[in-house]
Amino acid sequence: MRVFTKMSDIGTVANALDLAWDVKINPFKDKELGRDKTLLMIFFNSSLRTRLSTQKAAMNLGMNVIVLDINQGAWKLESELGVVMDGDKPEHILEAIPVMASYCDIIGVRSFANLMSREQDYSEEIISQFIRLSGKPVFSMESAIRHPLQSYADVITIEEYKKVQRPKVVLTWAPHPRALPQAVANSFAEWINNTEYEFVITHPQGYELADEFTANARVEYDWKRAYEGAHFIYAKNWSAYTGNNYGKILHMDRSWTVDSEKMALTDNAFFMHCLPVRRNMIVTDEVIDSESSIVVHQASNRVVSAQAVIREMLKTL
Ligand code: AN0
Ligand code: CP
Repeated sequence: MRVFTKMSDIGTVANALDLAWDVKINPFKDKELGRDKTLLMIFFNSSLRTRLSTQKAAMNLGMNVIVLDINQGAWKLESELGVVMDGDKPEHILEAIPVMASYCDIIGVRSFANLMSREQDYSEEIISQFIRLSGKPVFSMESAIRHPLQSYADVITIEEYKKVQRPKVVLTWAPHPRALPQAVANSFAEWINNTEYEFVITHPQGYELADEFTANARVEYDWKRAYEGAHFIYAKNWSAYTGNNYGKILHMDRSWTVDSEKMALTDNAFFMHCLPVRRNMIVTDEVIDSESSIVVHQASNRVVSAQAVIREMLKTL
């Protein structure tokens, strides 16, 4: 695997899970595979989990790791082609990417949607340029429209906690004070649609996600019906995708906050969120502090998904 930006890059969810269980059995057995190999992690946006878990994964594989925060000390990078560079960006990615690639063997990139232009965000321009110009294996650490390492860890977590063969998994929109990308929700839908789980997406009118991600999933505007009998409640905020509302917050309706009354409708569902999470906006203290919350274990599985992906990339070097 030389590119990992979406589910199909790793084959199938079943294949991804096999690789994950192998990492879990003995995380240190491939220490020699990464010897004298360097991972470069490039962040255009902030991170806690992705930064630490991916670095830990690379260290488990015996690699060296370099981390670059583009917005903290690096030159601001221009990505538009053919522009007169008379603005605030002193360097173009046309040079910066090959230069960065010359210092490493594998590249991880985090570059969020800017939520200004749907066309630009959904063209995945930044990560595509890294794939095209670096000549190195490239994986996404959340691109404009997907967060595959997160969804991979999410599926690992559901497999570990599920009590029935075909659990009912509910992705619910929840309120948030800032406009967030659709990436986590898109990617979660993409992965869950490729499992046998019963999958329901619930959100207020106007927060519809792109059809390419939701595919055949059942969309339920009435959260009560979505929560009924659920085994997993996966909360996430996202800004509007459709029409002229792209990137906008339509409202912050706290009747969508995940609370104990809603959880009581479920079949003892586990609560999941990718984190960072805003307490008492997305989810009440009571729910996230309860036994049913598995957010910390979910985050711990980010090491496993990252390690499985980097290991497949190391094998191609
Ligand atoms: C980001 C998002 O919603 O895409 C990252 C989540 C992993 N969240 C925030 O910026 C709060
Ligand atoms: N879930 C996740 O990707 O977290 P960070 O933004 O902290 O990396």
